[in-house]
Amino acid sequence: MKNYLIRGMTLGFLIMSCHPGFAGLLEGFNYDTDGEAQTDWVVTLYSGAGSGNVYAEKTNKTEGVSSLKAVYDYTGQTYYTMTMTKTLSTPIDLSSIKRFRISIYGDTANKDKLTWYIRFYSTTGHTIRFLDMDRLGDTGWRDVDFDLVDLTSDYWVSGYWGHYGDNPDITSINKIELILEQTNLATAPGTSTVYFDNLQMFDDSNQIIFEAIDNFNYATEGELESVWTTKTPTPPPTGFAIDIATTTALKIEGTAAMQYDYAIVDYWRNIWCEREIPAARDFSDIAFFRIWIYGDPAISDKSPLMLFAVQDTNNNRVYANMRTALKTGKWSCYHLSFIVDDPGTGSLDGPFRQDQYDNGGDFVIESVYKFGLNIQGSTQYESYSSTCVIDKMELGYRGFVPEPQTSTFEPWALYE
Ligand SMILES: [Ca+2]
Ligand SMILES: [Ca+2]
Ligand SMILES: [Ca+2]
Repeated sequence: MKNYLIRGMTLGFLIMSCHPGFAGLLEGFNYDTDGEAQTDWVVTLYSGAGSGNVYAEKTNKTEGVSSLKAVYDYTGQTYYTMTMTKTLSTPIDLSSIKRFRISIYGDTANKDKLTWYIRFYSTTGHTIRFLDMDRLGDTGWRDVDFDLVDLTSDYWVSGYWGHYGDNPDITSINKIELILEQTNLATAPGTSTVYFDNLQMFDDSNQIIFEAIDNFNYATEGELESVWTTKTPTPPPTGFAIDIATTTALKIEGTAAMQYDYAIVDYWRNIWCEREIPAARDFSDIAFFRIWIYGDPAISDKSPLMLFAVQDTNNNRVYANMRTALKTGKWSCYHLSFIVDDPGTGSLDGPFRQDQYDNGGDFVIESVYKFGLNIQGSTQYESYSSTCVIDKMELGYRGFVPEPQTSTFEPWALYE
C-alpha cells in the first residue's frame, strides 16, 4: 500500500503551489459547437452497447469555453462500452510526463453502473490506460490524478497477440480514448451524463521512483563488455553475427549508448545479450520498464523482433516484445507495464509472457537477477544485418518522494 494514499487535495495543493510541474494542457475539450466536439471525439458503440453521443458543454466546465458532455444510453450489458476517440494530427511525445490530471463530472445515480478509463495509443498500435477504480463518482466536478505507476497495458486492444506483437512507444502517442464501460451492476438499461474537462500533464511526481538499470555511459568497449555479455550458439549458424560496442555518436542520455550489431540468418533464434544485477531482488513492486531504442530504417520491410527479458535465479524468465523500434530512424521509448501472464491459469494480462524455452519452471518475480535484450528473426525467409542503439534502461515503481521530483538511484550501474 505504501504512502500513495497520502495523495490528496491538501498535499496536492501545497506541492502545486511550490513546484507546479505543469507541463501543458493535453486536452481542453473546447468547442464552439456540438458538431466540432463530435468531429474531434468520434463515438463508437458496438452492437449491444446502446447509443450515445458527445456535445460541447458551455456552462458546466472547469477550463476554457467548454467541456465535453457525454451522454450514454446503456443497455445493462456488463463490459459493453461507449468509446470516444480523438486522433491527433501529429503524434505527441509523453516520455517526459510523469502524471496527469483530468476533471470529471460524475453521476451519482449511475456511479456504480458505469466506470470510465482513458487510453493512450502509440503509433505502434498499442496502448497504456488508466482505469479509475472510483468509477464515475458522484454528481459534481472532481479532479482525478494519475501517475505513470497507475497506467497499465490494455490487453483487450489488438487481441490475444496484441501486446505480444509490440508495446507502446511513449514518444509517439497519436490517439486518446475516453471509455465509459458498463459494470456488473449495470443490470438494466439506463442513461448517464458525464462531463470531461482540463486534461493536464505534469513532468513531476511524488509517487514514482525511477531507477536506472543501465545508462550505458561506458568509457570503453571493454567496460561495456564486462557488464553486458553476448552469446553465440555452438556451432554458430553460417552468417551469424552479434557484437556490442560503446557509441557516442547516438545517445539519448549522458555520454554514450550501446550499439548492438546483429545478423539474422534464420528465424526464432535468439541473438542474446544480457547483464546480471549485483544481487537477486524482489520485483513485485515494479510497475514498468522503459528502454530507449534507435532503429534502422534500412530494414523497414523486414520482421525483426526485440525482446526484453527478465530472468530469475532459476533461469526462468518472462519477456515483452519491442518490435517497431528496430526499424525506425528515431529514438523510441518503449513503456513496458510489468504485468506478467500467469501461465498456470492461462490468464492474459501481459505484456510480459513466460518463455516456453527457459529452464522449465514458472518465473519467480521475487528473485530477479538478470536482464536480456534479445533479437530474433520472425520470418523464415529473411536474412540481413542491422544495427540498433540502446540507452537509458530504467524501471519505475510506486514510492513516496517527499519533494515532487524524480529520484534517481543507480545501484546497479558500474560505470556511471
Ligand atoms: Ca475546456
Ligand atoms: Ca564488442
Ligand atoms: Ca547514456
